[in-house]
Amino acid sequence: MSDSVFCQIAQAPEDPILGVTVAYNKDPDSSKLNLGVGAYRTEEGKPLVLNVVRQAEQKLVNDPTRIKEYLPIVGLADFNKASAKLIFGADSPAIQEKRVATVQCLSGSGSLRVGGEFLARHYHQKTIYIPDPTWGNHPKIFTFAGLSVKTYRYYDPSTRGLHFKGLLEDLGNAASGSIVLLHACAHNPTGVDPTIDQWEEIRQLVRSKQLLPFFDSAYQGFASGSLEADAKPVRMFAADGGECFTAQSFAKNMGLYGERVGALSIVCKTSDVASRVESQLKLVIRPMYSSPPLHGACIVSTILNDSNLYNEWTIELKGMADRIISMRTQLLEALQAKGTPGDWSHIIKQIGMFTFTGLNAEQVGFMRKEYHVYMTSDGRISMAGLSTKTIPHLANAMHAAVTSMA
Ligand code: PLA
Repeated sequence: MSDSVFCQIAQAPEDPILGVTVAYNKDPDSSKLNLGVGAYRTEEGKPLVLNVVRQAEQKLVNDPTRIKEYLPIVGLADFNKASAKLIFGADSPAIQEKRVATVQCLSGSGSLRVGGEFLARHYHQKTIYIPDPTWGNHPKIFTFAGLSVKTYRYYDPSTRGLHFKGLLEDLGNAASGSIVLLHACAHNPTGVDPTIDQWEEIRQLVRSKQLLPFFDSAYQGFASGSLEADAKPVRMFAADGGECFTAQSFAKNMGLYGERVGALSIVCKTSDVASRVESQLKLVIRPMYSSPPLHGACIVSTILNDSNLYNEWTIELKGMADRIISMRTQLLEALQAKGTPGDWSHIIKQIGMFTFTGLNAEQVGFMRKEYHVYMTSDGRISMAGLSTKTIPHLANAMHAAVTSMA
């Protein structure tokens, strides 16, 4: 047999986030803890399928009129309408004036990718500014979509807070028209969000410089427990009449990770432009994956369009957010009780799924080797993967990492 035509191919590295799970799965130790990927776990450490999702699925299987035909290129119409309402608000003028083009995409990632490629094809500015740091997939998604990626200052390690001055300076110096990626809430990986007053300043700068805002909304409801509060920054931008892109994910807030359900919404200045934008989005989507998957969109649409299920969902969502918040308090108390050196108050100040601990790559490596605690090398831990039972183990590991290799 001759050599494979691929014999020269190099072994690719694992993904910095999803690769953590690969390593965790190979570890035979029974005390191991996976705090890498942001996936919600119950107090028992189990993945959670929401009750409302089970009910919606039951409704769907019991309905014999449901068929499995292809969806249109833009996805399920009822899902698109309800998704736009969820992020922009039921009374949004942009929706009432039919100025929003919404297309169902493959979760948050797919929505970012479709939006990025649309911009690369049709927008005069090809540069997108992303925060430093940001979700590790952002630079790759936008580069492969055909945009050129630059960063703006976001996080200040010395205060473990927002680098607001740096943010304003960097966006102030961006070329007019540049695209700006903004995390709608629960910034990943830092857990640091601007205040509402700071958002207003950012909005004024973005509009005065004619920058184009592109929101990544992957955690609506997870930051504060309230869908409305977490959508506030996006609504401030949509309300001023200017253009705005939003990529929405239902992975976390409905626990539909593997169903890959999300939406891209583009707020335009007129309904005529919105309908032409939608026609061009179809030309981006059709050669990429033709049309989106059916099942997840039906689940979301069933929940969002039924007031009982919707109300039940908000309660379950609040339950998840509250459990994460209580993990923050418990972890802080555990470290304080051990007398772990350093100020750990950022654990309760940060919001969303993650704590950006400030642990360095060496300490992260130590915790993995000695304590079988898995997290990303930037020191991010998924609070949603913790439970009252596992907090002592994490606190022991952090204490040992900090005291033995400060
Ligand atoms: N945007 C942000 C800011 C995210 O954190 C994630 C997921 C996505 C988009 C994409 O999610 P979706 O495509 O599944 O809707 N971030 C996770 C998972 C939770 C991942 O890396 O894929 C994370 O652990 O950071």
